[in-house]
Amino acid sequence: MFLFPLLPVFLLSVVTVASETKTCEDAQKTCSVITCGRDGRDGLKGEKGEPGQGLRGLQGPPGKLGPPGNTGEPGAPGPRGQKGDRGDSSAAETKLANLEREIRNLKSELDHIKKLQAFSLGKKSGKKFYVTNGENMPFSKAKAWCTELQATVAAPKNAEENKNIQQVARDNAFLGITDEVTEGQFMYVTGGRLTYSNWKAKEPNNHGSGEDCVVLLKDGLWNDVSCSSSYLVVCEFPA
Ligand SMILES: [Ca+2]
Ligand SMILES: [Ca+2]
Repeated sequence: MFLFPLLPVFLLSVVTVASETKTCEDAQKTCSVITCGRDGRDGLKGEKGEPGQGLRGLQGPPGKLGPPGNTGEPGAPGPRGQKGDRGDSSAAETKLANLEREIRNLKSELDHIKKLQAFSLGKKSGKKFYVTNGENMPFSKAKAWCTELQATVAAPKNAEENKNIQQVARDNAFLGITDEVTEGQFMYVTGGRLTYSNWKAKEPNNHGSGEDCVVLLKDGLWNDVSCSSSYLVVCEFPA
């Protein structure tokens, strides 16, 4: 009574077990790793596969220009050049030697002329040297005349020089002395206050419209006169 109703269930179980057994055997035929039973753990990660065969993209545009690099080390010196042609230095040296000889000759000739002139004017060695052209002219012109000779208008610093100028002039002659800057205060045109004077009595008197220049009179005494009046010019050269 009890077995009959359980028969179909038993038969169904047998069929199911047989069916599962067959499926496992089939799988073993396909892959030997697989074993029948419960699900196993995940396997090890496989190796990286070969690159794909897809189409390669087009090449992009070139990037921006990078910043300039640092200056490099200086290169090694180049090989020594060949010896140049001989210059014309010998010609220049000869020319220079000729010029030097010419200058020496001119100096010698100048010394000779100076000695002759000093002798003719009775000038003693180491003394100042005075010259005149014998012409009368206003003081401004007299100054310009002496400047052109690289000299100054004669100005005696002592009685001896006063006498020497007197002998050269032999007439009334301008001296390089004025009170143009400050009235009544006579100074050398080359600068500095007077260290010697030989005024005539009652001079300087700044007569008339004013007298700012000085003349050496024939007798060796001084008088202040107008600078625009004309007198002899005597130029003085240093000793
Ligand atoms: Ca005056
Ligand atoms: Ca006067």
